[in-house]
Amino acid sequence: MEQLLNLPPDGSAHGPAIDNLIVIVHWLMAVLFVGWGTFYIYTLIRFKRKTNPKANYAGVKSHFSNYLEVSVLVIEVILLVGFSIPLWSNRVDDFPAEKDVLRIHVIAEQFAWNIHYPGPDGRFGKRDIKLIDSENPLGLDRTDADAKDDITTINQLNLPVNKPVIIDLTTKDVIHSFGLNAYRVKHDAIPGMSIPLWFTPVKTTDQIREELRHTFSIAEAMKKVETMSLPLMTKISIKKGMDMNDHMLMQDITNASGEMVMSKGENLNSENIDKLADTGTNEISSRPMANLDKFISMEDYKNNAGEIIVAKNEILSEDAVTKLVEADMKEIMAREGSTIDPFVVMEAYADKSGNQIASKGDALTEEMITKCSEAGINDIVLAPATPTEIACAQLCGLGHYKMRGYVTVQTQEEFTAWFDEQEAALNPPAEESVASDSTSVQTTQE
Ligand SMILES: [Cu+2]
Repeated sequence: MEQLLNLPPDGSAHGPAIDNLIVIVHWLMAVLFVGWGTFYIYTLIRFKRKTNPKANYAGVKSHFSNYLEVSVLVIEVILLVGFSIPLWSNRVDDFPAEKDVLRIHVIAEQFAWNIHYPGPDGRFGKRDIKLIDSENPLGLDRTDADAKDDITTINQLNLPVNKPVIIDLTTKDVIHSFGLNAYRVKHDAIPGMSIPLWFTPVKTTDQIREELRHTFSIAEAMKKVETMSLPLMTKISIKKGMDMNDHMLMQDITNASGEMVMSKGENLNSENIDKLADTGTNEISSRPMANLDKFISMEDYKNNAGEIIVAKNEILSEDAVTKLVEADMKEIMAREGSTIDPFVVMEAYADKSGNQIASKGDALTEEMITKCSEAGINDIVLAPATPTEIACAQLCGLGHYKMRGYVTVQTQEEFTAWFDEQEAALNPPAEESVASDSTSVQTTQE
């Protein structure tokens, strides 16, 4: 069942218990679905009108269905009392001791995650709503003694592995939902409330990425190479009330006094056509929209002057198509792109003469795929670039999809190094500031 559900990899201590519960609930639902479905079909056949022209007023006499109902109820109570409630209570009640944890604040906003670490002193600095601006989205008061060493990041959550973390979650505007799928954490952020949640990451981001290694077939990607015909540019007459929503303008249009009315590339919907007609334009150059932006050019295409207008491996945006159409091209070689999801390569690849194509950890690009194909490499090993991330699990407004942050779970040493680096950027080491300023604030602060 677990494979069937295709759950994301799990890197937290409490994750297996949650996955276990999800699996058991699905088993119960599967049994109920098959059971009730079968019973329904049975009744349709058993009590069909042909064999039972007259209703039976006595009805069912056996108690079988009662027993069945009661046993379903008993199973549900066992699931609730035996599994869900203990798991829930462990999550919201049994918080780890303060001395063993990393405590941080997460403040959501439309559309970002602000992370606030207390710094080496372990105390969070004051935040003031009046100090909030684009530079200081938390309104952290840096003049407060506790705030001087506080680290803040946007959309970047770094955590050490194997250490419990308590996150005090809140939001500046609407309700958001803090979701770390790879760590089986999901919690709503409510304006005006600070809600603690905790978990222990037991796998680093790198370990989870290793688990997600998979083979990508270069040959398969290259099978998608095909000749595609390009749209034709035509002169058309327009008049008010026309709608050519699937066409775009292929020239700039100016009015009598030379001001731009509409520029090349704009859509010819009825509103825009009316606008053109109003300025006295009645003939324009246009072309149908190409909608090829998920395709990649497979050659360099040049204009008559020999300049490359669309390069190999370039995305066929409408702009690129316009350039090709203007150079009188009728068709081009293209293939469907493969890098819409961000991936990294998990091994190094080189061509036959030893030239590096990619090294481990590089982001997968279309160029890399083409080069691998040319070098005769059929398969490469990939993994998701961001296997662990924070996503907002609440429709919190247009732009909600942008609310994705990176989660980097690291070894304790890596985390300390990161932390020290952030700290050094915030408060440069004393020696350096002494050199530039003899009455250093840094040293008096000890
Ligand atoms: Cu949100």
